[in-house]
Formats: sequence, C-alpha cells, structure tokens
Amino acid sequence: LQNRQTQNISSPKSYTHQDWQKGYESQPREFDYWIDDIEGEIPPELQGTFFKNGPGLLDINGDRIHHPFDGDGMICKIAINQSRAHFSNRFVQTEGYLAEKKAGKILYRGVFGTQKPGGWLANIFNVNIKNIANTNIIYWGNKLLALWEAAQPHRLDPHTLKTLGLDSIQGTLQPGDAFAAHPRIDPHSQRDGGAPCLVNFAVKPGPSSTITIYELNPTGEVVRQHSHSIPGFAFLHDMVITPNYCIFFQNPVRFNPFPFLLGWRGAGQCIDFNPHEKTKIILIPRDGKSEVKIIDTEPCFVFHHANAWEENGEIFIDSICYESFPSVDPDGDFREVDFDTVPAGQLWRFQVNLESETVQHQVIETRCCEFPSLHPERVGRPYRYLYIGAAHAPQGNAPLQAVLKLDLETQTQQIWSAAPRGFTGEPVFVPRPGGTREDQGWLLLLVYDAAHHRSDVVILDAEDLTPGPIARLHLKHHVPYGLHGSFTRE
Ligand code: 3ON
Ligand code: FE
Repeated sequence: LQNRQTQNISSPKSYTHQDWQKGYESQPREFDYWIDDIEGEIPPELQGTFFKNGPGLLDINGDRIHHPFDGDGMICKIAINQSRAHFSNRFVQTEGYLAEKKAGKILYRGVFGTQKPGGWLANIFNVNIKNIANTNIIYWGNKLLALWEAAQPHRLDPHTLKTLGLDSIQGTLQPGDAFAAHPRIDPHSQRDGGAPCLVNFAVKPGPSSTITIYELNPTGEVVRQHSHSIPGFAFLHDMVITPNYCIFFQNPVRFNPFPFLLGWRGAGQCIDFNPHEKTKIILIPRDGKSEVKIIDTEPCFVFHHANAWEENGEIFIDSICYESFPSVDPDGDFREVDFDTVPAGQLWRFQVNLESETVQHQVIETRCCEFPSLHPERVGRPYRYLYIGAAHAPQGNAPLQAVLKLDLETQTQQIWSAAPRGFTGEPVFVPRPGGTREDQGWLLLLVYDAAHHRSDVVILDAEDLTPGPIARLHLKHHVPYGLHGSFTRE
C-alpha cells in the first residue's frame, strides 16, 4: 500500500499497555443473571438477542496459549426485552475443550502457534488440530451455530447455550468439511424471488485451492452449492457478496508446510507474505455457471471486507487492508506486542472494471480500524454508512478504543472513544423497527473497562455517536476481547 502510516512518536498514548493486556485474561466462569447495573436506558424498541463469540480461555490451567485466535470459543448472550437485559455465557463444548478441561493441560496444537508441551518431539507429524468454534455466532434456519473457518459448525441451544453437537447443514457437510466463519446475508436474493438468503463458503487450501459456495434459504436448506478450483494457496477469512457475485481477496501469501509438520510451528505461522506478488480479486458468479474472473491488484492483506456492490458494469469493494500479513511471532508472547512494529488496518475502496479487467483503489480512512458493520438491508448494495472499531488516535497502530461512523456520501465522520481505559471491538448495527433512514438504529458492542476489570454492553445511537452511549450495561465480570457477533429478533 502506498499510504504507509507515519508514526507520531512524540504523541502520548491513549492507553497503557498494562490495561490493554488485562483484557486478554481468561474468563473460565460461566454466568447467568439479569443485568441490574445500567447507566442510561435501554430503548424499549430494541428487542432481541445479541450473541457474541470469541476466545474465552487464553490459557489451559495456567499454560498460556500462543495466540488469541487459538482460544476456545465462548458464547455470550445478551437477551433484551422491555428495557431489561439478561446475560449468560457458555463455552462451546467442543471435543478439544472437554478433553483439555479433563486433562488440565494442553492436548492439541493450535493453528496460530499453540503447541503441546514437550517441544517439537511432542508435536511432530501431529496434524490433529482442534475445532475451537471461536470466530462467529449466527442464528439462521432456527439454528444457533458457532463458526470456525477450518471445520464444521457447532450447534447450540439458543435458550441455554448448551452445545448440541456438530452440525452438517442438513446433511451437506461431511466429517472434516469446513464452513467459513463469515457468512453474508443477502437481504433480497434475486434467485429466490427477493427472499433473504445466507451465503457462505468453505476453502480447502493446497497448491491449488478449492472454494465451495453454499447458499441457504431462511429454513436453513442449501438451495445452491458449487465448487471452484483456483490456482495457488488461498487463505480466505472473509468474503463479500453482490447480487451476482461472491468476491474474495487472495492475498499474496505462501505456505511452507514443513515447520508445521515437523512440530516447530503452527500452520498459521507457516504463512509468508510475498510483497512482489499481486493480490488477486476472485469473482465467483452466484449462478454457479458463469465464468470465474480473477483480476490482479496491488499486494495487500485483507482479513475483513466491509461491503461490495455493482454499478454500471463495475464492482466496488470496501475492505480493511494491511500492508502485509500480520505474521504471528513464533517465540514472543502476543501480550508483549509492540503496536508500532505491526501494520495497522485501514479502509480501502477497490473499483473493479469487469470489461477491461482493471482495478483502481483509494484509501478512504487512514485511521487504524477493524471489524466493519453496516445496515443489513444494504449488504451487497450501494450504502452510505459504515460503522467500525477504531483506534483513539488518528495515526499509528493501536488497540481499538473507539467506534467510528463513516458517512461515505459526504465524507464526514463521527467518533465515540472509550479511551483511556476502555477497549472496543466489533459494533453490530441493529436497525430501528420502522426506521426509514439508513442510520436509524443502534450499535451494540462489548467494551472492556480496565478501570473496573469488567466489560460493558454499550448501546450507541447510530444516528449520532458523539453524545456517547445511550446505555451502558455493566457486567459483573470481564469478557476477553472477542471476534464476531450478531443480533436476532427471534
Ligand atoms: O493451511 C491453512 C492455514 C490456515 C491459516 C490451514 C487452515 C485452513 C487450517 C488455516 C486456518 C485458519 C484459521 C483457523 C483462521 C482463523 C482466524 C480467526 C480465528 C480469527 C481472525 C481474526 C482476524 C482479525 C483481523 C482480528 C482482529 C482482532 C483485533 C483487532 C483485536 O481485537
Ligand atoms: Fe473475522
């Protein structure tokens, strides 16, 4: 990326490293209570359930895991009804979680560097990684599913959060199959008479990689499924959709399996960024028949996309770009990371001309940001407002402490910051029932408050973030920094 961030060494930090680290303490306890410590008021029109997923354990009985992405999935549920809220959390009872809990020690290797104790001899040729179900949680087709991109989903009881077992998506997935953690919901699928449809994918990486697309109707049946082989190794965490395409960014990375097989490193630590190669934009037609297009653009690394849409033969894609893959240090502890030495995510816009197969790009927002969210009715369509977790300071890499609202039409923005002692994550946009404007609704997120070593459920008015939360629901404990969540009215 041309726009390298300049670090302002002289400016004081908006946080202390010690405060940030405390948000990565394990939360082994499971709770179930009415939230009675509330500042402000929960709007009575806001009704439904906010689910969150993320690593709940950062150590197994005191033995630290190597990276948060290796942490066992823990689901938080915040049920909101008539301005009252109930909190509960439970670990997904995966095979690995149960076995390690019983043994009281690490039994599995993690993708991001967690190793069994005993050095390489204990890990050599051990490719038995655990399905940790820690990345996303969705309610679709009357099922609550915890997702992790390298394996099958786990199904949970939406009332009790009890784990019911692996789910095969009505017989579609075979044992060992994957189902990505980033489905997109097309609010009006044109192949289904305008009904909503959940679009997800699975990747089988290798010297050439296979991408499978799944489209599920509102009862959870797979109504379309097609697979495509693409050249080269592909690490695809996320995807965006338009009415006609599923779109992926194949980042210029190489995978060298030997350190993994030999027990030296996790699979995710064997990925190397190659700045001399292009990023490939893969456009898979959702009809499953038309030709797949692969178009080169500048090298960058993308985990998350914000949105995409079609306009006059062109496709626009907004994505969080890093200048290289934020590789996982094989030796050091992630808690000791020096933010100044790792790349920050920034919001970029790519404009793909399907006719000439050329791409233009521009930076939309240089502030360090991650976890984009938008109005569900605008997914795959032109949109005006994007909400995103962001750093407090406009420059430099730093933990997320704020929520940024971008008006992509007027190029103006609003920010709410929880600095110096608050740390944010993904804001989930919930539309106001009967609302007509795109930003009529609320943003729901968990904020870690280092001053009290606890987390808050924060509700912001999406129309205006600047006055701060309309409600802050103080939990009785902290929730470690999480990954993705969703809101359901059912
Ligand atoms: O050979 C393949 C290599 C590979 C990396 C095999 C594979 C498919 C098993 C694989 C696995 C990938 C997995 C399991 C990826 C999981 C990713 C994950 C759990 C989370 C990703 C999060 C991304 C971001 C950007 C998080 C940001 C967090 C913050 C800003 C902190 O609050
Ligand atoms: Fe993600």
